[in-house]
Amino acid sequence: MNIFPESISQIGSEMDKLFWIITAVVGIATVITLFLFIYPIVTRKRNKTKEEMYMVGNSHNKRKWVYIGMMLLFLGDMYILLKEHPIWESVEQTLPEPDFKIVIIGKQWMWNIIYPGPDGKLYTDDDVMAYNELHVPVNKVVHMDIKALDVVHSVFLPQARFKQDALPGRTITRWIKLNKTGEYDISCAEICGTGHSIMRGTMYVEDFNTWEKTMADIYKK
Ligand SMILES: [Cu+2]
Repeated sequence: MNIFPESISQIGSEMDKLFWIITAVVGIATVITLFLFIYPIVTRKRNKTKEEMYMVGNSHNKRKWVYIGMMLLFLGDMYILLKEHPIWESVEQTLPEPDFKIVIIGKQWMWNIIYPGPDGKLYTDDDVMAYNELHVPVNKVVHMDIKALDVVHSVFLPQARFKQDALPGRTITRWIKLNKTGEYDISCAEICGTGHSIMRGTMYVEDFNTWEKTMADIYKK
């Protein structure tokens, strides 16, 4: 079953698999717990003649079920941890050499994208700024310095399976490498005020030549 938006990142299918693993572990735990609650209530009616039973778990035999339940939940959590760690490592804890760097600044209620000017370096006088329009080359490592001017925002690129909070006073560097050209969504995934829902932009993933032309156009403006 595919309920996800299109994936344009190498790690996308791994992440989607992880979503199902977590859903399955949590789902099974939920079903078992609900069953243990509801089953005695439903069957109680049939045994009305029996006296109520009050269990405090004061014998080892009764307590063991608590430990078994705890152990099963713990194993489920360990399984999730085992599966998510390599993904976490590659998206959060490694930073491959960049082919291109930009700055994304969240602000009520728009995204300011800063591109390095013709000198190719960020944070210099010739930097240029665009609003809600992110152009990145396909199959290249792009570093993003993520910041916020006023309140907490969150850069959400659903097709890239990317989400990162933008915090005032901090610069968080993350990276993406996208494998398909096209137009994709940028939205804010953190309630940031009355205009939160209009805080949207477009990410253009372009082949290298098109992207170079776009950059030249942006610099001319
Ligand atoms: Cu926002």
